Amino acid sequence: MRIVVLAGGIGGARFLRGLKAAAPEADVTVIGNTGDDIHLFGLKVCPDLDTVMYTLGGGINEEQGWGRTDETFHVKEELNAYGVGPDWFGLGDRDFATHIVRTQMLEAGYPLSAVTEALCDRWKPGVRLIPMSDDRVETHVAVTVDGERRAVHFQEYWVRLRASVPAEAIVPVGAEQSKPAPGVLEAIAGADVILFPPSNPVVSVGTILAVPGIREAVAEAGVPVVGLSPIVGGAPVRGMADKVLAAVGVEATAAAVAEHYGSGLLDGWLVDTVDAGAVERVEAAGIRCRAVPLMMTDLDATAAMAREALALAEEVR
Ligand code: GDP
Ligand code: FO1
Ligand code: CA
Repeated sequence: MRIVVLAGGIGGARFLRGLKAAAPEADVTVIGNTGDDIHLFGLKVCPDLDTVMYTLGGGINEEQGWGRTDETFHVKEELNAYGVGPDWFGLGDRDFATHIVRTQMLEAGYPLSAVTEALCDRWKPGVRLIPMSDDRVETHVAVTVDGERRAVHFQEYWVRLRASVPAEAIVPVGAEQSKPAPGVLEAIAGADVILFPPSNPVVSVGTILAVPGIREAVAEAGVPVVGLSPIVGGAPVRGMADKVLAAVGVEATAAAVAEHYGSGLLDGWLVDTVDAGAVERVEAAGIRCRAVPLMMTDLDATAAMAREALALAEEVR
């Protein structure tokens, strides 16, 4: 079975671990969000691609969910001692090596998709990981700070400001001019099932769908498209997805997120058992819905979620 997953960082990566356990024989292609990418110290950093690669490859810091295990921060401390910032973004020494290799290859002329494949040669994530695009797309967030409206990079909004000010607009800068990376549209067209993991619907899955051609390819693939809610009990399980949902006028509930994707895209939607009351509303929107446990507390629980998603896909096929 060929499964395509549109993934962000932590939510996407943890779900993929469960999916691999649930369907070890499946051929899984992951289309990764690159809207969170940022250039720091002359280096290209791809947080969501790296989170998937390290999580599936066994190099992730498990507690944090991002960055490397056994990490140290000497380079960052030395940079900051020179007064070279930003000091609010925690790039570790081991992680730096990934960004150096990536930047070196990009400067030698390789596209990001080829660089990602090369990095995965080391990590062997057991899935095919493709960035959504080889073109530069950067999510920016419009905020008002000290009475002044300005746009900040998504990482500055998320990590430095901790989403403490309202997001007035979310703009995937460059998306309109971007093209899907080689293999993305082919993977979608050749899929037996397409899954939206419990990733951020706005700045992870939403950004991937903003690359011209991807939303259309998913809608027209003619195979079941099933998503899992990242919102449980009216709040994100972790992170601040409610802040970016508010920016696009969507309430932070499992049902509202399903409606936001819509029946033009989604055939099936899983909500957590605490949100069983939302099933009727989602089905009224033309999306088959089931309430099952959706907390990725351990591998078994996550694999069970993946099995439920695949079962729902068979039900709507
Ligand atoms: P990010 O790029 O690191 O923010 O990761 P993603 O976009 O892939 O996923 C973020 C989303 O994962 C957040 O909105 C969380 O609510 C959701 N999430 C994290 N852990 C869980 C979980 O155990 N269950 C569910 N249902 N969602 C989760
Ligand atoms: N998230 C943080 O909250 N603080 C950090 O200092 C931080 C550093 C970082 C470095 C590399 C990387 O791949 C990810 C990193 N993240 C950090 C996570 C990440 O930037 C965000 O959680 C996601 O992009 C949000 O979607
Ligand atoms: Ca992300």
